[in-house]
Amino acid sequence: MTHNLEHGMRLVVASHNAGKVWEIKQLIAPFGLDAVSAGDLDLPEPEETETTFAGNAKLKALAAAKASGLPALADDSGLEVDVLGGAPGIYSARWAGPSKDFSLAMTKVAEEVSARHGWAAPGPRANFICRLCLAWPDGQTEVFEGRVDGVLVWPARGGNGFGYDPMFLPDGKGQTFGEMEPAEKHAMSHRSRAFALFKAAKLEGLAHTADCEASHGAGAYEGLAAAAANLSTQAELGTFVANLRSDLKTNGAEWENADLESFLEAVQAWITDSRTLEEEPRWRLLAKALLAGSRYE
Ligand code: ITT
Repeated sequence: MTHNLEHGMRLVVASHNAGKVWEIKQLIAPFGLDAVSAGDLDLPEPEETETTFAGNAKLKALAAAKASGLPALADDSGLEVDVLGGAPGIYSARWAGPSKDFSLAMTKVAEEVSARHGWAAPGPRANFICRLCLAWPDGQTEVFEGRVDGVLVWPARGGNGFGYDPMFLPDGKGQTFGEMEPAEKHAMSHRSRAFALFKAAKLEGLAHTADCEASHGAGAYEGLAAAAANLSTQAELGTFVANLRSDLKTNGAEWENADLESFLEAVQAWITDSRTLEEEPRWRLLAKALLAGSRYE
């Protein structure tokens, strides 16, 4: 007998990628599950030693379930490019190096494609893939799969999303994942397709609550924090600043520093207090400083 999820249950989102955690929390929010991330619980990040997406998804979910005593949901995902023999594949995160700079990773993919194939229209075939694993502290696991096909474009386009989104154009669409509004990406992504199978198998009995309205307000800051923690490109910083401005308009009451003087004071304090983060992509550092300006005390 497989275990079942129940309303109000606490579920660990076993990922240390802020962009993924935010997307998964958004997907789970309407089902009355209390989602906490591995980072919220200070769980260590396990080394991904398996050779398949499913193997790594299980490894991450089991590590979090055993360490926390809670059911855990992990995602192992990546970009596969046909002319690169499926690379970067399970190494998608590692192509971005220790600083997780996806502007470097995308450039590396573009260079490899140039060397082996070139960029003639309609562009090289590629797909995103996701394996979602639900694991329980007793070792039980279930894996769900999602995939989305398309082509790569270069130069990359758009400042939404994360990772390789700006260079992926899904079949039948005129915008890359980086150009789409988040809701449009969520409606068709590899992650939401895997999530749909997870939902059919594990969340069917759980009422779809209206709490998602409320969670969207609270989610606005989390969404900004996820973007600031992940962004790598100049275009992503531009989108981030636009979203920060609209957060000031709609959630200004939550800002500690809503006037320019105190905002700049907080930016300055954050820069002074932060340890040196030279290895971070500079656009990300700037985003973090601006976000700190809004709420840093
Ligand atoms: P966790 O293992 O902690 O979850 P990670 O970023 O290391 O975080 P993976 O090992 O699964 O995750 O690496 C997947 C990488 O594939 C991820 O870092 C992205 O660069 C890329 N990727 C996955 N889903 C993506 C998406 O929806 N859009 C853009 N890039 C994506």
